[in-house]
Amino acid sequence: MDLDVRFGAAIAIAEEAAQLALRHFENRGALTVEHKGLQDLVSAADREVEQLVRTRIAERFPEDALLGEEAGSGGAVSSRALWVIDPIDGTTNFLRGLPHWGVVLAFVADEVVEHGVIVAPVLRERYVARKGRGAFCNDRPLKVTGTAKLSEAVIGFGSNKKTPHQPYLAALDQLLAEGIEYRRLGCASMNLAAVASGKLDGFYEAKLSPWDALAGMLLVHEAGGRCNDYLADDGLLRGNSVLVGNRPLYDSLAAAFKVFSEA
Ligand code: LIP
Repeated sequence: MDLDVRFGAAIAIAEEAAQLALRHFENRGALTVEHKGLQDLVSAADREVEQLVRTRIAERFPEDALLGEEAGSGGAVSSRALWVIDPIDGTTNFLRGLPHWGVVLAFVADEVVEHGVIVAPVLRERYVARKGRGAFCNDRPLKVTGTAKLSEAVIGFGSNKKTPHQPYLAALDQLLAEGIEYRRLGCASMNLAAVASGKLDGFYEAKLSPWDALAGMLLVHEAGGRCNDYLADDGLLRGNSVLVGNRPLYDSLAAAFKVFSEA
């Protein structure tokens, strides 16, 4: 399969979808907000953006499979040639008018994440990464930090209602005692992009879906960071925890969050 063509298409499709999302963002007051679960929102904007992405992919790569946050996979998930779509990652931020949200695409071929694209139109940032070819924001190469002390680290966190919050608080308590600072951006892909860009030193969330995680984790890996093995234990189908960090801090973060698999 032609990965170069699919990478170029992923960028173009994500850019077009981000412009549609931005139009909805600027008119978000007109959107009807639905609750998929506790603190888990969706609107017509998510569905329309995902439908646009699906249409564009089907036009060019009808043989490829699709897995999206809103419309699912339509059956068994094959990773032979799979597009993984989050039409608006950070939906709650989007609906409340906060800027940390984006359109997220990843492409998986035979269990390997080949490329990822994140477009955050309010921030005017386009993140791309290809396996073995580096990570970039607006065509500028990305590199994780070299922060080596927890007492000098700023770590991103995410939490959601899919897992109990107590373990997360216990780990946070331990890390705060070590002197870390932390940020909670409310959007997994933006946290991951921040680690890849050297703005944060690490990020953890106990349970994320592949559409939230795969593109940003590839960014971090290609920017020189370390990542847990998200695809282990059927992660593509069942979701998994996400832990990423720069090289000096990863082991300390993994111990605090009890994450034992590394990609
Ligand atoms: C969100 C993630 C965030 C997580 C939220 C939600 P969505 O994705 O980006 O990290 O804490 O629960 O899953 O639902 O906005 O695409």
